[in-house]
Amino acid sequence: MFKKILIANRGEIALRVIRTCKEMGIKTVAVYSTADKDSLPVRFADEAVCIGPPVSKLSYLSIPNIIAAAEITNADAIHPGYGFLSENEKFSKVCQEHGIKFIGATPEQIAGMGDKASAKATMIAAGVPCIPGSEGLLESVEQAKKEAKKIVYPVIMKATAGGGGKGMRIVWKEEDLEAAWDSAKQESAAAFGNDGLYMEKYIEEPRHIEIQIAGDQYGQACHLSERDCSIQRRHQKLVEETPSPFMTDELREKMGEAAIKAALAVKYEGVGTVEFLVDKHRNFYFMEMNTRIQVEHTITEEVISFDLIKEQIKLAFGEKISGKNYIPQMHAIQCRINAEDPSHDFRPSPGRITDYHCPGGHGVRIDSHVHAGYVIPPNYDSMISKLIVVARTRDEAILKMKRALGEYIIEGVKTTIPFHIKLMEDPNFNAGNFTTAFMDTFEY
Ligand code: MV4
Repeated sequence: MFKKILIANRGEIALRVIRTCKEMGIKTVAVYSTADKDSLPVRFADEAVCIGPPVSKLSYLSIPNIIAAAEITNADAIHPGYGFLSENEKFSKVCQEHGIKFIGATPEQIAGMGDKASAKATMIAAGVPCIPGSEGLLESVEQAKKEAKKIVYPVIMKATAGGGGKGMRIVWKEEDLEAAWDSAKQESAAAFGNDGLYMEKYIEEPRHIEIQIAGDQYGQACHLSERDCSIQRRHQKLVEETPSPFMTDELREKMGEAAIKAALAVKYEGVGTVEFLVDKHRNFYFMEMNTRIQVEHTITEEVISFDLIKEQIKLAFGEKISGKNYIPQMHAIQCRINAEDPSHDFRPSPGRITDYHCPGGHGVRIDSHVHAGYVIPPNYDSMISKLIVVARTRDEAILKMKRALGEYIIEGVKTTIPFHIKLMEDPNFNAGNFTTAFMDTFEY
């Protein structure tokens, strides 16, 4: 097994990885910016190396600084967590060149999945259901008009370098296509330095349901069931749960099989996620493949009793998967607790946590790096904690979540806790009646 892993991240996920490494007898190296010098990952890791100032570009995104830290500490692998360099082709390649195992996808896989039009072509060739649309990139606005007529309005144009909704435009009628084309091109050129666009039929009010997969170096892959991530706002997920209230045994089998096909098509090694859009008729379509551990991996862990970080490390080292698929035995929900003010458009609320008490008890899990006296730096994302509950049924999980949210005391900064309490009381949420459009009309 690896002897020492460097964690190229911060916050709760750095702590999460350190915890599993300790349980596996693997030494850990934390890296930190000066803003995080007193953080729990730094305290709990065996070693810690400062990699620069608070601004991410000069620390958590600095490939030379992180590689230098790995070399001076003799780390034999790097865990990138999520965000930052976790899906960075160059970083994966530089790790390879330095003989350090990158616990994530190969540079080729990252490039192949990062370009959405090419990822889609790969999936079509592998027989994974995809949304009807243009074959590859659109060459001109005239071609876009022709395609849209064939696809039938409404259509959506997407940036091939995109993700997270940037460079995406919904077009309802031909008169609006040219303006959408121009602005999508401009936005994606500015955001990604790549203005390639492709087109799809626009699926109205879909659900976002993703399948967790695992693959090994010997050509085997399995799935670990789904997560419903439809409760999101401006492409930021707020709540995730598994199983999806919209799932059926038949649909899970079909989506699981499609996700395995997707994993095998790219010879995926490690843990990953295949994202699908699911329409109201339960048709499902490949959307994206994520080659990293995700924020919401926790709920999958709770319903199948499985440490996904441990699995990720074992697969990176060359172990085999067990070969069977995993079906949820319980119901789990995660609420993302962000330092944001939900009554003011979720605006960030950094600062010092003056008082802190976290909930506990049966079926309650907190993944967080914060504590009383902790100062939330303004430089990074605003997620400060993940509150996860697990129970036998969805109704029990919701009741438990309400109970746990009610015990959660965080003073000094605004948080999304009041929003989550309101959501847990919403009749449509309780009925499992929600799509990605839910937050457009939810009145907080
Ligand atoms: C779509 C769609 C409807 N139809 N594609 C949003 C981010 C990007 N990864 C893909 N997205 C969407 N693609 C077609 N053909 C609706 C969305 C979408 C969405 C998807 C998942 C979760 C939340 C969403 C919110 C708005 C739009």
